[in-house]
Amino acid sequence: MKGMIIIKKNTPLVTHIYTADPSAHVFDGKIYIYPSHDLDHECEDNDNGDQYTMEDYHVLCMDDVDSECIDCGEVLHQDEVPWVSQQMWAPDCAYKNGKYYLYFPARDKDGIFRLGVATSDTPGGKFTPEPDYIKGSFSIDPAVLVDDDGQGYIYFGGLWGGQLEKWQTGEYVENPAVPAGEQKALGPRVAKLTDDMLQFKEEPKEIVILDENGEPIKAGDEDRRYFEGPWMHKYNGKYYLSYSTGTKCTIVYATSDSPEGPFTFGGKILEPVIGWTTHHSIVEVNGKWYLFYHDSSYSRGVSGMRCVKYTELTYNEDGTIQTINPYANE
Ligand code: FUB
Repeated sequence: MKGMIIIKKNTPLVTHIYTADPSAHVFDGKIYIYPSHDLDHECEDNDNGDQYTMEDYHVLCMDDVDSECIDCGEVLHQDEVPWVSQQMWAPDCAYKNGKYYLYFPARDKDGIFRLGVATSDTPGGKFTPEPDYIKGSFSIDPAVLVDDDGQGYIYFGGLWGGQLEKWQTGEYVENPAVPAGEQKALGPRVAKLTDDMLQFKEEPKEIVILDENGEPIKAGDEDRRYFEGPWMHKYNGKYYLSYSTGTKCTIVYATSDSPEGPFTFGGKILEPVIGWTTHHSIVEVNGKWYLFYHDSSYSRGVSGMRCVKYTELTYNEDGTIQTINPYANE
């Protein structure tokens, strides 16, 4: 199945389906994009995220950034995953051991978000799910880095509908106290993956994000505190953790010498887009860097009906990233 022809940055990559949360990678010399698949629906928006009613995944593929974007078709449906009840949200894909691993969050039969994994011999799927979720997993938005030494790291976590607040004690608590104001903000979680990439090798750890004075970012600092949608990439030997600030609708980043942090806040990557959520990935293609992101422009602002796009990302000489306004030239 084919999507529309793409030759312009900052336009929807496909328009035959609604797509969001694009995780882009170069595999086998092509760009593969692993998005969420938003359904055409009439759900009311709420802070629990019920308007994001996704059931399956499609994989998108481009030969290059200016090429036609192909929809490889449905690669996994919730009916194929025994533990899932609903809401297959933002996925990511990683390559190791000659296999492709699709990581995805979804609610289990008790309504609790967990992380699952499905495997394939090819980047365009289909993917075969493991029968159960990753043991000890929780919350949403998995992103995986396979480091240069072959160690896989999984980053995850999202506030509000993503349930991260409910796991502060390590156990699920339905109505927890939520950090606010001057209290330390909750951080995303990281865990090393087992060599077969199918389980956590260790208990997930909370990532600390520091401000310019070496102090942990506070919960009330909504311009900088972590909300959801982590992404990890390396540039010139440094680890860049980028994420959504949620309520401020921006994408920001922090850097570290270690994949597990602590990270120091670096700045803003993306100004707010049309729609409430903002979610992204960063990938190098033929020596240039690109930001894949989504907005709700194609549905004229409907939160749960989004479209994935890309734009070029520029580093300054000192390794800081220039802020992007995707509508600057409109
Ligand atoms: O797509 C559903 C949720 O919206 C994702 O998990 C979040 O990152 C936000 O984009």
